[in-house]
Amino acid sequence: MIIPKLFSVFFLQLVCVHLLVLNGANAQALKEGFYKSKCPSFEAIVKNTTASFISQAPSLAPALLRMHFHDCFVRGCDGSVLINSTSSNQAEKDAIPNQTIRGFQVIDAVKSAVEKKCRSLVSCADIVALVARDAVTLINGPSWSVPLGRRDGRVSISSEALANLPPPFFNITQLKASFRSKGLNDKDLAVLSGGHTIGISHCSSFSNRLYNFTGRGDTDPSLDPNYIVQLKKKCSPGDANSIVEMDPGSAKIFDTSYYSIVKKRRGLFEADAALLNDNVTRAYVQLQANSGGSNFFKDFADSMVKMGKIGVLTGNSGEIRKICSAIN
Ligand code: HEM
Ligand SMILES: *[C@@H]1O[C@H](CO)[C@@H](O)[C@H](O)[C@H]1NC(C)=O
Ligand SMILES: *[C@@H]1O[C@H](CO)[C@@H](O)[C@H](O)[C@H]1NC(C)=O
Ligand SMILES: *[C@@H]1O[C@H](CO)[C@@H](O)[C@H](O)[C@H]1NC(C)=O
Ligand SMILES: *[C@@H]1O[C@H](CO)[C@@H](O)[C@H](O)[C@H]1NC(C)=O
Ligand SMILES: *[C@@H]1O[C@H](CO)[C@@H](O)[C@H](O)[C@H]1NC(C)=O
Ligand SMILES: CC(=O)N[C@H]1CO[C@H](CO)[C@@H](O)[C@@H]1O
Repeated sequence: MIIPKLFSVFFLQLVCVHLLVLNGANAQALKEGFYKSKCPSFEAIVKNTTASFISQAPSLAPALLRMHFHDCFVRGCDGSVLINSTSSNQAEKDAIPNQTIRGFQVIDAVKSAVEKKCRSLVSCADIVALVARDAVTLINGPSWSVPLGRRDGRVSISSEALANLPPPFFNITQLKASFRSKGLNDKDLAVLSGGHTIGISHCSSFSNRLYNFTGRGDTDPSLDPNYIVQLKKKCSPGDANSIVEMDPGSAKIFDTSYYSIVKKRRGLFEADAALLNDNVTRAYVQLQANSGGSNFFKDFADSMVKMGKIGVLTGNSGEIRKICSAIN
């Protein structure tokens, strides 16, 4: 008995040392200007390309912000959201929450422009993070420095998207738990939910609140009844495909009006309304709903940088993909 035991202790130590060494090699932090010497034109190419797409189709800006969120919450910000399914693998893209992700053509255009200048040096995960920033800035939102140096993952699994992305019907307890599991706190939840100040939703994401909330043909009591009347005009029963603006009238401009809407009980999702059910998140909603808000842009920038660091691969982990929609 003694020999196997000794051996297993030895083996364990070996494993530990090995893990430490591996971690040492990979524990590089992201840093601003990571490509400055390797690929000096990278950030300019991203800005240029993103701007040219968004000037043609402003509605891509929210889609590109959401893409970064969906990338980071599933396996970390590793570009796994970009991978196509194959005959042997159903990828994140084909999970239910991803059916409505758009803007992959922007990432592909940036990637091919960047590859021409700097072959196999810049990760798709970094492109997603930078494009999301530029998209927000281009529609009057804040700007921030994006720490870079992410590497691309080699795994993308549909079921992990479903398991890691908070659905629109989550309550405040579930939302806080989801964000905490990614290292984000309750303030980050309140701040990043402000991303819903831009963009659209399909009726299917909230129509339960209009027609059959608890299975008795009822409506969601936390939604303004006058607003329900308006929403029913846009989403008839069973209509999954029509779209509505989440922040009507100002859905193309990044501002604080999301919080006024939530405060008026007109947040589109149960997950938006849920921010009123917790002291910290409710206080944040009330603060920003005051005219002009208070520091929302700074907060949003800070929380985006934090979100952008979730589970990143650095150093020798992962790879630099040649094409963003397929692993090498
Ligand atoms: C807090 C939990 C969240 C939930 C439950 C949630 C849920 C949703 C849902 C259901 C949609 C509509 C999809 C559709 O029907 O087309 C949506 C859209 C959107 N979400 Fe979220 N989201 C959350 C957090 C975030 C975060 C953290 C961000 C970014 C910081 C974000 C940015 C967006 C944007 C910009 C859109 C509009 C997309 C477009 O116009 O194509 N969301 N979200
Ligand atoms: C940005 O676009 C303009 C016009 O399309 C072009 O002249 C310029 O060289 C581009 N810059 C970069 C860094 O790609
Ligand atoms: C949130 O949902 C969970 C799961 O359905 C439930 O157990 C919990 O009681 C709910 N919490 C609140 C505050 O509604
Ligand atoms: C409402 O939900 C209940 C329970 O899921 C279902 O039996 C009923 O058919 C639904 N009603 C409508 C109008 O969809
Ligand atoms: C939230 O605020 C209410 C009223 O101010 C207070 O009674 C309650 O204890 C607070 N809850 C938490 C979790 O701090
Ligand atoms: C991934 O799918 C998109 C859309 O169907 C397609 O345009 C692209 O070429 C695919 N990528 C690869 C590497 O096959
Ligand atoms: C953008 C994208 O890839 N959407 C896919 C999401 O998943 C469904 C299947 O569940 C596909 O049909 C979509 O093409």
